[in-house]
Amino acid sequence: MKILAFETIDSTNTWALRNIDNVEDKTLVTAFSQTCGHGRFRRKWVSDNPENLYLTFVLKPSDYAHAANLTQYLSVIMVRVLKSYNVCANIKWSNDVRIQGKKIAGILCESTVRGGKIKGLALGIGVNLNMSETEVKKIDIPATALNLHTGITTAKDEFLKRLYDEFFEDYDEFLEKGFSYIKEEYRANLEYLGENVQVSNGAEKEEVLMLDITDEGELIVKDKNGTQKILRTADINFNPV
Ligand code: BT5
Repeated sequence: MKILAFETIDSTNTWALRNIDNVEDKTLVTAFSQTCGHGRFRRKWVSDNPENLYLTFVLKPSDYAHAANLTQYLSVIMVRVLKSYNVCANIKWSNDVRIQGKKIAGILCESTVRGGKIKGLALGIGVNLNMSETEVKKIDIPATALNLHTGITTAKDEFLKRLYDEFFEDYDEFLEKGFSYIKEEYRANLEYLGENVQVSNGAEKEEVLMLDITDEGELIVKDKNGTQKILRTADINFNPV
């Protein structure tokens, strides 16, 4: 395992992207805290507790064909790792990992592109491993941490090792086959299938019925007029109605 471990940096993802030319494939970048930890649309990721995991996988596959689904792959891996702690987690499309409706991990993949070519990926994940009830309540959405479900302090190194091993166990096969390789497992853990949900895209909000997932990991929904639509990952945010 190749790890670059920092005390405090702006963001493990941003650091990885800045240094992409000098970091080898499959290197992990970690930090005890981040000053600019972020999620999609530059939303803030609460990153000030050194007991939690702030991690970026630097990935430089020979083929980027399935890179867009790596976040979903990692969400499935997280569910497996949590299962190894006897904790049952689910996925809120497209890649939030939740326990009993509360978010424990967020995943974000970013890339450095130069001259029209991808130089590498920063696949980042933040996992709440050890937090108090008071601390999780300060987060602006329902959130949780692993210790609150196991009843014991999570050993961070052990968690990281399980995550790393599980991630690379099926990584090559995933890169070759893409989302269809994990589709059934992803679907089996997906929240709200067959239910009405609210999707939002910027300021626009819409209530839809969540029908299924395509072979590419997109969401198939039916809107209020009965029209079937396919929603892609990037600009969709969900809230249960
Ligand atoms: C995500 O974005 O969930 C992806 C977060 C990725 C964070 C990792 S940490 C290592 C690497 N370095 C980075 O800078 N980023 C990655 P999104 O789907 O946009 O969700 C963001 C929302 O999650 C926020 O707006 C909050 O509502 C909520 N949130 C923030 N911090 C949280 C936390 N610690 N636990 C649970 N929810 C949180």
